Parts: sequence; C-alpha cells; structure tokens
Amino acid sequence: MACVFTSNKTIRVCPFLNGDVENPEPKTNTTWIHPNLPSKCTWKPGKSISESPHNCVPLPKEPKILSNILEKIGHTPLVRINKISKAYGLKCELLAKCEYFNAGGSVKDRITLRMLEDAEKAGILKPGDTIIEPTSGNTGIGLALAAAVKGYRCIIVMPEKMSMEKVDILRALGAEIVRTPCTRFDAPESNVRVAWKLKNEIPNSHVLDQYRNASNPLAHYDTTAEEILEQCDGKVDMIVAGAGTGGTITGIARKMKEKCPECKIVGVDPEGSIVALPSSLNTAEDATMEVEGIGHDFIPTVLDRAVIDQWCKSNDTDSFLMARRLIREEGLLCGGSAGSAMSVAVKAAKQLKEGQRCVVILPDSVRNYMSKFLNDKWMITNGFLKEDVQEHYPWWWNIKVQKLNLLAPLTLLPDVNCQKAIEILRDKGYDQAPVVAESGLILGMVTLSNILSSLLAGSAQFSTPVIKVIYQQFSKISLDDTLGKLSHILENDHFAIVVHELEQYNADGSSFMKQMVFGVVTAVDLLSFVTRKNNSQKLNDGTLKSASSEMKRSLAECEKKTEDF
Ligand code: P1T
Repeated sequence: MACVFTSNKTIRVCPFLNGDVENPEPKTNTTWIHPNLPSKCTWKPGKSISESPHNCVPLPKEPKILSNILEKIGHTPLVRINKISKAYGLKCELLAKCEYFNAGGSVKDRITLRMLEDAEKAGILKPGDTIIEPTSGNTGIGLALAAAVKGYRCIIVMPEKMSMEKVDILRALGAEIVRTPCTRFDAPESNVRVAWKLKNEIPNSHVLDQYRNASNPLAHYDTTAEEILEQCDGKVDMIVAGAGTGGTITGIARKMKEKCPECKIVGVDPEGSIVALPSSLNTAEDATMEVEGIGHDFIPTVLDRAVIDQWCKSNDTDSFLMARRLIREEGLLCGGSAGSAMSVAVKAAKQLKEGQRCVVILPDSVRNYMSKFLNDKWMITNGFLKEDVQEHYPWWWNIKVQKLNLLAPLTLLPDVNCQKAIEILRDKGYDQAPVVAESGLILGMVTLSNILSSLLAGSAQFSTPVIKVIYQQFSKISLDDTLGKLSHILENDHFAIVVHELEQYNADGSSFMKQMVFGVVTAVDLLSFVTRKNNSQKLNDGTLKSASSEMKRSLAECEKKTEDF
C-alpha cells in the first residue's frame, strides 16, 4: 500500500483511502466503483515499517471518563470457552474475542470510526456532509452511531435479507434506510450499486466504501490484532474469523505475520459464498445463506487471501446451533456469524496441543437476531431445529401441504405495471401475488399494501412495473412439508408461497434445481382444511391442547372470519 503524507506529522493516508476518490480505476465506469477491483496495497510480510502505512495509530489507553461513546470502541474482552471446549475434547486453550462489547454492538464499529476519522483528517469529509454505505447492517449501525455523535447525515443501503432488528436500531440512530433486493453484487438494484447511485445524486455525499477502503483492514491491524497480542502476551497459535469484507481477518492476519508468524490464520466462509480458497471448496454456490455478515459473490478488494493459511466452509445449521450453545453454555450473547466461526474453530483447533491457544472472533450480538435464530419457531420453520417429537400435536400436524385444496396460483410477470396489478388483484379477490419471470423463476412477491405504500411514498407511480415494488422477504413451503410447519409460518406471516422443485437439464446434460410457484397459502386455507376434514372435532377441544396458544388463537380468529362470511 503506497502512502501519501498529508502532513509532516502522523497522518499517513493511503491513496486508496476512500471509495469516492476522484480518480477511479481506469476500468471503472463513472457511476459506481466495483468493490472487487485489484488492491493497490503494497504491504508484504517482512517489509520495513517505514515503507508501510501500517502501525500508524498506536493502541490508545482507555480513559476513565469517556468524552463520548465513540471512545468505547475497542478494548473488547477475551474470554475463555470452557464447556464447549471440553465437549469437543480440545487440548488447547479456546478463547473468544467478544466484539459485541463495542459501542454499536459489533466488530464493525472499529472500521467505521477509523474510516470516518481518516476521511476527516484527509479533508474529504466535512461538517454537514452525507455518508452513504452499502452494508449488511453492522457497518451501518457503526456509521449511524458515529454520525449521530458527530452530526453527519447517514444513509444506509441494506439488502432485504438482513434482520428487522438492525433496521430498528438504524432508525433509532436517525439513519435513513434503503432496502434492496438480494441480487448479484453487480446487478443495478444491488445495495452496492444503489449506494453509488445515491452518492451520484446527493451533493456533498461520500461512500466510505468498506469493500475498498484501506482503513478497514488497518483498523484491525492497529487495534484488534494488537489487543489480541497484548491479551495473550504475544502467544497465539491460531486465529479463526469469518470474512465479509475480509477487513477483520486481513488486518489481524497481517499483524500476526509480522509479530507472531507461527500463528495459523483460519478463514471462515459460508456455503453459498465464493470467497474460500481453493475455489473447489465453494461447491454449493446456489445455497442460500441465512447467517448475516459473512460470505459474498465477489472477492472484496480489502480481502488479502494471501495471508489466510486455511479456509473452512461453514453452514447455517451448525452456525445457529453453535451460537445458541455459546449463549446457553458460556453465557456469550453473540450473533450467528460468531456461531459460524466457533463451529469451524472447534474442529480446526483439534490440531493444537496442550499449552497452545486458539482465538475466535465473535463479531456481533444476538440483539440483531432476536426474531431470527433466537426464536424456536424461526429455527423450526427454516429447518435448523427439529420439532419436539415427544409433544402431542393436533391430528392435522403431520399431514402434507399437498393435501390442501389449493387453487392454481395467480402470478404476475415483472413488467406488469402497478395500475394493472391493482386491477387484476382486485378483480380476482387477491391481496397478493408472486411475481414470476417468463422462465418460471420466482422474483418476489407483490401485495396491495406494498403497492399502496410505494405509491404514497412517491417511490412508485401507477406506470411503474411491479418488479420495482416487489419484496423478497416471504416464506416458502414445499408440497412435502407438513401443515405443522405451515402453521408456524402463518403465526408470523400472512401467507407462504408453495413451491415445487423441478430438475431442469441444460443442453450439455448438466442439471440444476428450479423452484416453481405451485400456489399461495394463507391461514384461511389451513382453517378450511382443518374444519372441513374434522367437523366432529371442534377447535380448542382436547386435540389442540398442545398446539401453541398463538396458533390456537389465529385458527380461532380464522374460524370466526369464515363464520362471518
Ligand atoms: O467485514 P468483515 O471484517 O470480514 O467482518 C465480517 C462480519 C462477520 N460477522 C458479522 C455479523 C458482520 O456484520 C460482518 C461484516 N459486516 C459487514 C460487512 C457489514 O456491512 O455490516
């Protein structure tokens, strides 16, 4: 990383500091800067410190009284993992770096503060400016927190997959939030491209660009890694961390290569992501990832894969079960990606001997996922937990969804406009319909209330194609799933899309699984089935005793509604 000196004192600023540098890469088009451009960084292990911008910020001491909450970033605890380590028969010491103790609740607070302050020192960011960032949420929260303290306007662009808890926190911090569909990173509607589009439209706005900003890995090189070395008296044998932007693992790994070269760096990449090396590890490219914050369909510029000694794939089920175990057995109130890292660490650390030490990064807190992996119903609905087979369920609980009398679905093509969609839905008596490509691929869901709110907010006109107002956070269920699973979904959602998987063959003989819409199922469909099939069994009698009270309530409400008809 070549560096320029903006003053003759301490500030050394990388020319690649900000995403909105005036001279974008030659291959870049003018409307957005790709988050996977080759890095200009010239850092090499063993190179003299004077040739590197690294190590430019010394680790500060914690003051007794903080001048504001941004001083409560860093100095996170390193905690011994006891029961889980024993259960896996580990000989080494297993330690967790609990990054959720940062002011905004995640490891990303470190980089947001560093990116902001470096941009301020370089004169790029001025009072009253607007900061815009594409993020999976935690960088957004860190930026919104710093913006609240420092007085910047903050716009956060976040994919729909990310939790509502993050949205609520961002809103409380005064950030403006734009949700984007979960698409390829280079699709026009991706969060990265929408952020750049906003930057091009809003005067005095900046994308600090965590995917390319050298201050991202530098924050970890200067603080996270230094803290680990200090807490371990310089003796660490393995570090395990997930990769989102890759800033955490790159910054830590570079410092270890310099100060503790024997330490093995293990990168964690979820199934469905393409970041791990060798690329033969990345087999399940189509897998959906529920864990938030790690995994990508591109290699971020700031991720230096040369300093990662080994990559391991993680999966959603192991990650969530391990995160719940960290909470239950160790009292560590961590998030899902912490579970990913720990689920890999308990296997990787088997190679370490007694007296050796493995440090695992726990990036954020369960606060972000209260309605997700902390919730049993969400875990069951998403197939991460099995139903308790001991419990007595009503007679219809294990009947398959295919037994429901579902009508052929009404679907809309993506270019139908909002006006036409309202007319069609009204004429046919539907509140919602799946939006499906000519190929049959499900693109999203359009609802009357969604169209209405987009029209009222001015983000859509009657002539706008429905593809612009679809949303993708809806539940899917297959014909082979049980009515019990469906009832769990309907406790939180108004409907679920019934999908059917087909194996489709290409001309070259290869095949892939394709999901087609079979129908849309609502609580009324379930209730009609339950009441029609069992007139003798009244709802709320003994057979329903063990079904959840919410389910009983919603079924009773539905029953009343059908009686009212
Ligand atoms: O970006 P990186 O330093 O590789 O950290 C990965 C990571 C792990 N776990 C969680 C919960 C995260 O939020 C992240 C990264 N988060 C973002 C990239 C973001 O925009 O919030």
